[in-house]
Amino acid sequence: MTNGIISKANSKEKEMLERLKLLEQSLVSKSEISIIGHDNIDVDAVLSGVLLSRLLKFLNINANFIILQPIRKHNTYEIVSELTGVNMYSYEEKNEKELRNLFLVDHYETTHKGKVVGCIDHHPTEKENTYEFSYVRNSSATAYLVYELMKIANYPLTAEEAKMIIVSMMIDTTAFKSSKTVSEEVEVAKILAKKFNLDYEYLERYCLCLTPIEKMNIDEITSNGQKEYNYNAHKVKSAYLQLYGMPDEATINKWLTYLKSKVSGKTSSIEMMVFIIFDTKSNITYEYQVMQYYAKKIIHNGILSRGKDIMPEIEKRYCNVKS
Ligand SMILES: [Mn+2]
Repeated sequence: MTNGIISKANSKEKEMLERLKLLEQSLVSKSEISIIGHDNIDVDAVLSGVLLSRLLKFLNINANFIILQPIRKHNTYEIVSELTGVNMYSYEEKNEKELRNLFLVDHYETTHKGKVVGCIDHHPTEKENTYEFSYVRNSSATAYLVYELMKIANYPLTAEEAKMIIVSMMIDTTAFKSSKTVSEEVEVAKILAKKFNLDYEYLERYCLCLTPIEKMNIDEITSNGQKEYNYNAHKVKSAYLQLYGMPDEATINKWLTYLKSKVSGKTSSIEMMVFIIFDTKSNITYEYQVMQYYAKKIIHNGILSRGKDIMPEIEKRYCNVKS
């Protein structure tokens, strides 16, 4: 090639072709492959699983997507059924099997029975996995990585599937506002939406996933999306709200007082409660570190990621202090 841009594009294409070949080679001789998303399944895990099962079938590989946990008519279920034609119940599987071949999407290790034969994930970790096939890199969604493979395989993508890819990307990045966003991928999402006549702006608004605080009580508000962490034997919890504009100071103070009472309660073993408000109107992340005797407020520019930006800093603090 004489043109530098073309040869760069070609090397990326070559790399994807190699990856596709490896995917086919490692799976073609397997009797049956079960694709699974992580427990407490989210939109990207469902849709990337369904997309991968379609790609593998197209490649004549015997693969099915299954959901190994009881399905709850929750957030994920609502978004998936409102925006796509995917019915999560048709993938529900109740039995664990020792002899199952598992292919992990949107996570890299599992507690389910079976042998892991492959993994596609967009959360690179310190320790690399040793599965026969693995495609792990930073990306806005696992569904986007599956799309890259579909594209190189000349998979005949439908409008419905293009929508599934865009929705996964938007949900995982707060409609492309979060720090997990990869700008080149946003361009691809826009091109796909245009090509398949999808209402990009409608999807963007929908995928902001605002927390319906007007329908929630204070306990629900202060524990929305709650996660628990154990940092060096220090127990920490986090919760978050996704809002469009901030409530008044009095309301926030009421929430913080409530959180403080939870941290300092007699039976509480929690040392810190990290309460996060993502204000998608002003593009600011408010972080409140609530401890027994004081609360610290940190204002971050942009919509941060709880898992990638905020909690690792908290973890560092507990892991550096010798206790
Ligand atoms: Mn994901």
